[in-house]
Amino acid sequence: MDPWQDAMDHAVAVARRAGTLVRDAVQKDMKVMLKSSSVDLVTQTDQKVENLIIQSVTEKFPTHCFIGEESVAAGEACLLTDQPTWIVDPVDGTTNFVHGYPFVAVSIGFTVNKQLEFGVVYSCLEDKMYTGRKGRGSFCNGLSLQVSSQKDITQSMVATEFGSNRDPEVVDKIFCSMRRILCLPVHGMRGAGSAALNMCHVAAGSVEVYYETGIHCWDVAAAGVIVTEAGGLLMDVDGGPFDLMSRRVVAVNCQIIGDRVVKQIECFSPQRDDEG
Ligand code: LIP
Repeated sequence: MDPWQDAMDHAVAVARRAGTLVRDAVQKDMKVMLKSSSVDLVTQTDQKVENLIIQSVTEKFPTHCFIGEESVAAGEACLLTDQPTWIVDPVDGTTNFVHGYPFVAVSIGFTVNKQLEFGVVYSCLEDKMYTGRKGRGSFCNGLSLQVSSQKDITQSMVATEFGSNRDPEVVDKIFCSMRRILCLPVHGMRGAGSAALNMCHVAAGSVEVYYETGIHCWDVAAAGVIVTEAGGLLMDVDGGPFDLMSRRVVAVNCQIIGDRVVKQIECFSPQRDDEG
């Protein structure tokens, strides 16, 4: 008997309801607001979806804790404890959402004792429900996922993002890493505009590796389980162990490609999520 099956079923159901809200809103005029910078966008839909998820989960699991992107933006602490914790990004890919670019996801991760137990990523506009449960595999619309078996970086597709920091020194580092990786050479570089969906693409085998510095725990918690349960691994951008609060991630199909990619990455360390 899985102690968290009920919670996971609830996460899938609420992600579907949230997805309907997102799909309805994408057709309409929306008010766009700014967060950390003029390119870090937020809409009323982000806030509405987060409230829907928190309210519905609280009714069913009143003792559980939350880390939610918009709640943290509104001043709540971002501290991971041993308690069962829902880590929520109501709209991952907000810039895509604002522009009607079709990769927009509701991301719900769940930890107990600081360990990721399950993840649900619903790509609302594509109607793809990605799920991963520790020890039980990962799936997209019910079909089992498996990472690519490729071991050669020069035969690989690499995903990354520019992020929302436009400090020229940071942008230089991002371009420097991209240039090095592109010139290995690799088959191609892509970015879906959603960290969660980039990671689901690693799980599904359509890209071998995704890396980014500057993401937050709510961007990667859910998809982290989906990647590892599809046979992939998570690393830090310096090759060390993945740390959910560090704002750095490499999600990769195998150690060989991971080791090769991290050698090309210019590391930098944004303020940690738990030091905000
Ligand atoms: C976004 C990510 C995107 C990343 C941005 C941002 P949001 O999440 O999914 O890949 O480059 O920095 O974190 O803000 O749309 O939830």
